[in-house]
Parts: sequence; structure tokens; C-alpha cells
Amino acid sequence: MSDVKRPNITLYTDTTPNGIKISIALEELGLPYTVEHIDISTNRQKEPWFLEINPNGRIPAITDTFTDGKTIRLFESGSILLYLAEQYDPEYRISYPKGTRQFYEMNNWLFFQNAGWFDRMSCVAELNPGLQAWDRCKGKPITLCAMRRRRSNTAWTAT
Ligand SMILES: N[C@@H](CCC(=O)N[C@@H](CS)C(=O)NCC(=O)O)C(=O)O
Repeated sequence: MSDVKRPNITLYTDTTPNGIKISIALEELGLPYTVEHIDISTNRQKEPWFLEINPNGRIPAITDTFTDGKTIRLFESGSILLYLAEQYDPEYRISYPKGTRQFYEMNNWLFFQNAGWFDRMSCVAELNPGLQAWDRCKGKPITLCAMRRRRSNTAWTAT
């Protein structure tokens, strides 16, 4: 489809590390994109129009024009990074060729970051420390629970 105009990326984000890491990837790849600020302190991420983009109601998310000419939505920062790498990183600026040793090592760390409590911590590692940071990442009972357990030195499980 030669008349498909892409990239046509809109990044839905806020100033949290999970959001910022997508901005970093886009900048590193030198891609043009539009930013739609989702102020999570006002719960904009839970509005019906945004839930069409991310049914989980969280930033970051992106939309793009896919190779078929139709809009594609991406949510979960790891999924977004893989999409950007596969679609727009032919020179391997931020990724590695599929099937190489480095590719699998990259995936180790990608999943490590996204699957564990580190992902929750990414939200907390805001510029504003303490409770204010918790406020900005409200709705995180798992994190709070994990933090409490860590503080009390008991074994941690994400319950
Ligand atoms: N696993 C998700 C985490 C996304 C996430 O938790 N985003 C937070 C900001 S860092 C958010 O949108 N919080 C608002 C809410 O949970 O309502 C990812 O990697 O994208």
C-alpha cells in the first residue's frame, strides 16, 4: 500500500517513567509524533474514548496507521516498544535483530521490567517523592501491598 502515510503516531502519555520511556524510544528513532497529554491526576485515562485505546485505562498508549492503512492501537509500554522496534527500527538503534543472542537478552530485561513490581515502581519513581507520587499512581493496591511487605521484611508476592 504505497499511499499509506506512516508513521502517524499519537502518543497518549503523562510525565511518569512508563510514559517517558516511550517518548525516549520515539526520540531515539527520530520519529515524528503528536502528544496527547493524559493527566492521570484527573482520571482522563478512564474516560470511555481512551478505554477504546487502552481498555486497561492506563498510560502510555499509542495509535498509528498500520501497514493496511487502518488505525492500530498499542498499549502496555513493553508492547509499544516492541511495535516501534519492529516497525521503525531497521537500523537497530534501540533493538537487536530477531533470533540473535542480544535479542533474547533484550527480551529478558524487557519482561523483567514490565512483569514485576519494578513496573509499579516505575510509576512511583516520580519527580515528586512520597505520598504525592502514590497519588499520581492511584489505584495501585498491589504496589502498596508489595511495599508494605518489603518494608516489614516479609516475603513478597503480588497478591
Ligand atoms: N504495565 C503498564 C503500566 C502502566 C501504568 O501503570 N501507568 C500508570 C502511570 S505510570 C497509570 O496510567 N496510572 C493511572 C491509573 O492507574 O489509573 C505499562 O507498562 O504500560
